[in-house]
This record gives sequence, structure tokens and C-alpha cells, in this order.
Amino acid sequence: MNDNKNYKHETSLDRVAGNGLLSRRHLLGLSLAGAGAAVAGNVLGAEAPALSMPAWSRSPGRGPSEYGNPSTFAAGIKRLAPPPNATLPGGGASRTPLHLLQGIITPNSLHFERHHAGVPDIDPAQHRLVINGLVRQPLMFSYEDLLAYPMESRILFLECSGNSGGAAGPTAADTSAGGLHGLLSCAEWTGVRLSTLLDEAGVLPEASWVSSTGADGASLGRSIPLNKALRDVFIALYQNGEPIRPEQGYPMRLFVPGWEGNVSVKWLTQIKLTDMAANFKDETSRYTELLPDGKALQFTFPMGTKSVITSPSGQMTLRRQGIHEITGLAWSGRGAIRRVEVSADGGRSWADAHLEPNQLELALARFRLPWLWEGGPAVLQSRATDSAGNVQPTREVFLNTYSPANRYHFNGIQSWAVSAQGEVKNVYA
Ligand SMILES: Nc1nc2c(c(=O)[nH]1)N[C@H]1C(S)=C(S)[C@@H](COP(=O)(O)O)O[C@H]1N2
Ligand SMILES: [Mo]
Repeated sequence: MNDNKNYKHETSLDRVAGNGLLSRRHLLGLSLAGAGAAVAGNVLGAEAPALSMPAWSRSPGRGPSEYGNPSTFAAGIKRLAPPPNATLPGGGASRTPLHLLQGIITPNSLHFERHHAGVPDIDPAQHRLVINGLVRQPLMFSYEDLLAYPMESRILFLECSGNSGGAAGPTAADTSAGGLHGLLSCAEWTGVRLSTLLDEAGVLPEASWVSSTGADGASLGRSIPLNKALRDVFIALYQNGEPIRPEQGYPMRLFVPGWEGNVSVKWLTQIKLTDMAANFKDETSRYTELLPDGKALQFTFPMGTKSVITSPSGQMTLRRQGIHEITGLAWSGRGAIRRVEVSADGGRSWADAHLEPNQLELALARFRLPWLWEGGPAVLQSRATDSAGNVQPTREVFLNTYSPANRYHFNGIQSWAVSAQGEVKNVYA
């Protein structure tokens, strides 16, 4: 057995902020050995038993298969899906279990879903995409037609503007990181640039907006300004290398990098060039942010600069004192992530977390920082800064900006409290 309190005598640990935060240099060659016994109970004692050969090492396993599945032992890693809603058939959302995943890529089976009227079962051979309105030459494409165009791939996050809305509510929900922030995913998306198709249609000089409509029962429609449509918007056909999933808009969706998820219209069937926004119901009565004076902000497109700690996080329990890695995700709809700071004392002191160099624009960033938990209470927070200099606001600053009823675009700093028993809980600090 090892003594997991060895760290108390360890002088080589580089403490960088209050309540046990350790330097990110410990992740980059500055060893935690010596304190190693505190990282995990993995030191073999003299009395260690001989290794025995498990059953699965003694005979051949099952053969190759056509479409792979996770280990049955990992079957608990699922989307957080609510029970079906009888009043809104097919409507609702399932969340990505952010606290059970690592890295930045969301596996397709765990990409969050938000449907206004369920997932249509579209036969690509019968699906059409029309481009019309203020164009010289209206066009119609089949799925096969689009597959013949030049494509490009980008790793991009997608976030619903209702994500983390619960964190703007009056009481702190007892939930997990995925439960609170899981209307967020990140994938490698491949498709055809919208500008390629608009060039072919010939945009007329009067056109200044692009409205897109889906082929689902909701006929969801959204308008975006033409300059964004020409800059980096594309029609996504592939998601992490395979055709996009029905839940994500098979056979094709609009993908609008960095902007609220609602504008990335799934099951895309029409793109219409206009000289003004269409003012669809989902950009008037919904997806607008109520302000303290009763007015509402319309067309708040980019998602805010934001970060969340995915571990340790809500509903987890730290089972031993010693060194734990604090890790999470950061992103911004206005650029790349440049910095993530972490606090273990509710925001009194902060330390820079480790980020990989060369962060991608409009993608998730994974941050990490070692933390020595000595058994006392702690409040863990993270704060992101993006390449445009935007800093994630406190919850209080966010709440003061909007009406108390607003639940969209929440990007305030969120707090996980760790009790002396090691229980981790969402709190308002
Ligand atoms: N046609 C259509 N497009 C849609 C929706 C929808 O219900 N219908 N939901 C929108 C919303 S609110 C979000 S957040 C994203 C969710 O994308 P996902 O389900 O692939 O995660 O799709 C958007 N596009
Ligand atoms: Mo959304």
C-alpha cells in the first residue's frame, strides 16, 4: 500500500495559485514523481501478487465486424436524453455527456441533438436543394450533384444558444457537466462551400441576406447576412468522416461556423437570396435575448467566449486526496482560444491551464491543470480568453446584462464546489 499523503512532505511541487493549483509545467516534463504516490495507487509493494492471465488472454476473441460499437463495458457513455415529449412529438434535445469524454472531438453517436419536430427519414435520392430568390440563375441540386463538387473539411464546434441556460436560473441545478452544458459538440465537418454554389447561381447586387429552410416537419428557417454566407459557410455532407447522421441533418445541413446552432439548418432544402431578413418565427419569437428593459436582441449570431470544467464536475466524487487533473473545454465564436485560467478558490486566485499550441479557430480547446486536493472544500472555476481578446464574464456580469427571464447565450463562469467528502456539485459562488 502507498501512503497517499506523501505529497504533504513533497517540496518539488510548483504551486501556482490558491487551494492546491499546481503549475501546468508538471504536465510538460516537470515531474510529479515523488508526488507520484499521490497521483494514483499504482506503486507495487514487495508483497504484490503475481500477475495472473485473464480469461480473454487464453483463447481467440470474436472476429472482425462490419460496423463497430463501443465496448459493452463503456455502454454507460450515452447522450443525456429526456423522456419523449407527448405535446411536441419529436421535439426536444439530447445532450453530449461532456464529463465522460476526452479530447475535443465528439463521436457521431454522442453528438448533441436539438430537433423542433423530430428527425425526418430522408431518402437522399429524393431530396433536393434549391437556390433561388435574388440570383441570376435559380439552381436545383440532388445529393449526387453535390457530392461532385470540391469539398473542404474543418474541425468546428456547434453550440445551441440555449446551452447552459439552466445556469442563468434562480437555483443551481444538481446536475453533471453534460447535463448543464451538453448542447455542445465538436466534429470534423466536410462539405461544399456555399460561395461555390452561390457563384454558380450568380448573386444579384440587391441581395444582402440568405435564408435557409429545412425539410423537417418544423420547416425550420433562419436568415444570415450574405457576407457571412460568402465567408465561411458550407453545406456539410460528412461528419467525422462518414455521411452526417440523420440527427445532424442527413443528407445535408447548412454549417455556419461559430454562430448559434439554430442557424445551421439541418435537412437543408432551400436557400433563398433576399434583400432583408425573412423574420422567421425562430428569429423573432425565439432565439432572441430579452434585455432588462423588456426589449430583445435579435440576430445575436456568434457564440460567446466560454469554458467549462468537465472533470472534476457535478455529481462526481473524488475518492482520494492527492493530485487530480482539472480538465475541460473552451471555445469562442469569435476566434481561437488563447488562454484558460483555472481557480480552485472560487475566483480569488487563478492559474493558467495548459493548452495545446496552435488552437483551431471556432473549435473546442481542451485545457488541463494538475490540482492537489488536500481534503478541504474548494470551488473550481475556469475562465477563457479568445484570440480577439474577449474574456469570459462572471455569472453576475452576464445576469446583469439581460432580463432575469433570458436563457439564451449564457457564457458566464460556472462553479463546481468540492466538499470535504469529495462530492462535486454545481453552485452559485
Ligand atoms: N431543420 C432544422 N434545423 C435545425 C433544427 C431543427 O429543429 N430543424 N434545430 C436547430 C438547433 S436549435 C440547433 S442547436 C442545431 C442542433 O444541431 P444538432 O442536432 O446536429 O446538434 O440545429 C439547428 N438546425
Ligand atoms: Mo438550438
